[in-house]
Amino acid sequence: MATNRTFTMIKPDAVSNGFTGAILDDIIKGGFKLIAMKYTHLTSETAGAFYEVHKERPFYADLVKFMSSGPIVAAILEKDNAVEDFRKLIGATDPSKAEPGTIRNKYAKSIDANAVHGSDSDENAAIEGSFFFSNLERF
Ligand code: RTP
Ligand code: MG
Repeated sequence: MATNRTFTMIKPDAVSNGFTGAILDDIIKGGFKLIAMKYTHLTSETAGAFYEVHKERPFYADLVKFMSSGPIVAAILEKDNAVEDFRKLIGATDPSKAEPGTIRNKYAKSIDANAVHGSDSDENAAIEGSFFFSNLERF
């Protein structure tokens, strides 16, 4: 995946609270182009594999349980400086520390149920995009 791309998920809390449309609107108004998108439901196995990098962290089990608790929307996004700009658009991991106007500030309730995921590096954006989308779905 090109380095001007990032990967996001709209997490189960935001999907079940009806914020999918508003969040996609914020993403598009933020200057990101949708390259690929799907509505899906992770199992504990697929969520566990996606978050393998956090396996040793104390929050891993809760994170996997939460991310497999309901449907999500996964997407690849394109913009100059995509990874960094998208993390600015979503705000801090803990929504109580997220800047006003950011997606987590507006739509998230807690550090666990924090509405959206954003890749933390170009390398992880490519890995995460490939986890959800085949070559035929990314162009
Ligand atoms: P994300 O991967 O979801 O975009 O979030 P992030 O980079 O801001 O945070 P990260 O460190 O990658 O953690 C992944 C997700 O795990 C949950 N978490 N809980 N209780 C805690 O201290 C804690 N720390 C992280 C969050 O839901 C975070 O989004
Ligand atoms: Mg992260």
